[in-house]
Amino acid sequence: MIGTGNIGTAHARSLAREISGAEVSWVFDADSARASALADELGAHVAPSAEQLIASSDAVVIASPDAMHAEQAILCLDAQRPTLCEKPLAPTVGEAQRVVDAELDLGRRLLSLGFMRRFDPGYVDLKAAIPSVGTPLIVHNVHRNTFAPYGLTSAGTLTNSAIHELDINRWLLDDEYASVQVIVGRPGPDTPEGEFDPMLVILTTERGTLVEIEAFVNAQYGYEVRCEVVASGGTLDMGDGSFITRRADRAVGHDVPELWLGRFGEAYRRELQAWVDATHRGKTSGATAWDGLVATITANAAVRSITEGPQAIDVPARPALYA
Ligand code: ISE
Repeated sequence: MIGTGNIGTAHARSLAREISGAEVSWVFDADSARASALADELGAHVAPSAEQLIASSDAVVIASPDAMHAEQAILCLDAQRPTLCEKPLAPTVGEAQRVVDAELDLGRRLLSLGFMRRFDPGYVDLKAAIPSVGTPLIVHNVHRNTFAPYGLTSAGTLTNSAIHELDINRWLLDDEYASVQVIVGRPGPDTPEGEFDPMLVILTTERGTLVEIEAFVNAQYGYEVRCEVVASGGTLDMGDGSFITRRADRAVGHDVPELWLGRFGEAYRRELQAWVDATHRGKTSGATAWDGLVATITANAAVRSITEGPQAIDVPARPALYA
C-alpha cells in the first residue's frame, strides 16, 4: 500500500480483513509515523521508499496524493507489478498519457484504475436498467462533498471530484464525449477568491445525450451523490444510496454521511475483491489506464471551459490494447 491517508488506510484494512486472497505485507507513506501505525495494526512492514515497496510486493495499491499517481504507476509498470491506482490517473493530460505509453510499451495491461463507482450496486443496477427505458436523452448528476477535501480550487473540483461523473457517465452510456461547457454562478461564502463552487458541467456525447453535473464541494450539510437518467420511454433514478428511512418524532428522513466512505463502502469492497481475483488470474479489473486518460482529458477541457467557454473533447484513437 503506497499512501496511508484516508483511502489508503481504508483499503489496507479492507484488504487485510475483508478481502479474500490478499495480504498487506508492505506499506509506505512519506509520513513514516503514519505508515508505522498502520503497519503495526495490520502486521505489515514499513518500506523506506515506494521503489522498495514495489520491488518487495506481488501487487501494489497506489493511494498517494493525486500528483504522485502517474510517477508511481510508471514505477509499478516498469517493475511489471499488477497495480490498482486510485483515481485520478493523473491531474494533467501529459502525465496520464505517460502512464498509457508505459503500458503500451509493456504490451499488456497491468493497471486497474480506482473508479470505484463502476462497482457500486446503485450504478450497476442503473446501467443494467437503461435499455428498459429506451434511448437515454439526459443524465442529471449531483456530486456534493460536505467540505472541499483537499482545499477548494475549481480545477481540483473537476480533476479530483467531478472526474468520477466524467468516468461513470461514459461507462453508463457506453458513449464518448463530444463537448463540455462549465457554467459558474455566485460562489458560496467559503469559496476562495477567484475559485468557483458550485459549478454546472454540461457535456454532450457523440450519440447526442446531454450529461449535466452539479459539482459542489463545500455543501456543508453532508455527502451526497445522485444520478437520474431521463430516456425516451421513462426515467431511472438511482436515489442516493441504500439508507434506512427513519420515521420518528413527527419527522421522516435518513442520515447523510460526512464522507464518501460512508456512501461507497460497498463499492470499494467489491472493487478490491474484483481486483484481487483478477490479479490471481493475470487480468485487470474495472477501469483501465485508457479510461483514466480519457477522464483526465475531459476534466482538463472542463477546466479550460471556465475561462474559455465550450470546448470540444479531443481524444486520440483508442489503442488496440484497450479495445
Ligand atoms: C475523493 O477523492 C473521492 O474520490 C470522492 O469520491 C469524491 O467525492 C471526493 O470529492 C474526492 O475528493
